[in-house]
Amino acid sequence: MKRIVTLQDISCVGSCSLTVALPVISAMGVECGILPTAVLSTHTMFKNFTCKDLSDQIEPIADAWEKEQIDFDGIYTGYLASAEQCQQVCDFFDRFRKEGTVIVVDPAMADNGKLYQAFDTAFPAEMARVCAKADVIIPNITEAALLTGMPYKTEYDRAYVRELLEKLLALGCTTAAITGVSYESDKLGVAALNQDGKEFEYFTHKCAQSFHGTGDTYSSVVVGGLMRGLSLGDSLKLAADFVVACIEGTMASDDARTYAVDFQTQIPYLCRELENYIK
Ligand code: PXL
Repeated sequence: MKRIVTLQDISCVGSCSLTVALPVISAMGVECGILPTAVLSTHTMFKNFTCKDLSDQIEPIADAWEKEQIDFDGIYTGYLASAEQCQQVCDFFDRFRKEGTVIVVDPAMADNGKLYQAFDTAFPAEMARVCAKADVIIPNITEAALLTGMPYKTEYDRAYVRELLEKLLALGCTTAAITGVSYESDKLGVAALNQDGKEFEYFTHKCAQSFHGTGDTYSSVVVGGLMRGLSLGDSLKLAADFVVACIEGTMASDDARTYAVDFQTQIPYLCRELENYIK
């Protein structure tokens, strides 16, 4: 069994970050180690939330792992609590990257044209340094624009997305995959480009609603897929189909207190689909 470690926060309520990554990656048959970067009462879309930064734990935990010769086939980062943590994560990559380690960075910091409330305008430049070290980065359009200094657009064509992808690759990562890309009003998907110029696109129908936590769900499935030996294209496709299933399941549920996408009910679908790819 492959083992990864994911560095992101624990939001105690409201499925996102570690409460998504752990169950999703585990369900995909991959051991999911965690390095919590902060503990929050909820994600930051709530009006009231607490946040305990765990930056001072990252180095001692890494030291202990190194002494125990614990290693990882993959390293996956999501929401980071501060600019300082971006540097700590870069150092962690340098320590734990070995031959064949896959580094996936989801620069979870913004959506719908806006940075999440915990971050200031200097943060994207720090996150860009984390992205530079990755094999695969998975920003949404807002994050791609912030990372590259490009304008954020809601109406755009393939040339805009291609420029975003090229500028993301110029940061230094091997592959960039932008989520939430839409060229037709009823379709939404992912567009990717790697340093060899290989392009990939995949679109599904556009769901009528959006929910919090879909980005974390998406990236977790990509990590799980890569670890189970799927190509990047198949991993991006599986993740898109799973997120659509999760959104549709959430829309169909009558629970009025939906803090985030209900990925839990769709885990059996994910496992079935994964097996179809592996067969
Ligand atoms: O889903 C991304 C995310 C992760 N963690 C925290 C967040 C968010 C998005 O708002 O606030 C704490």
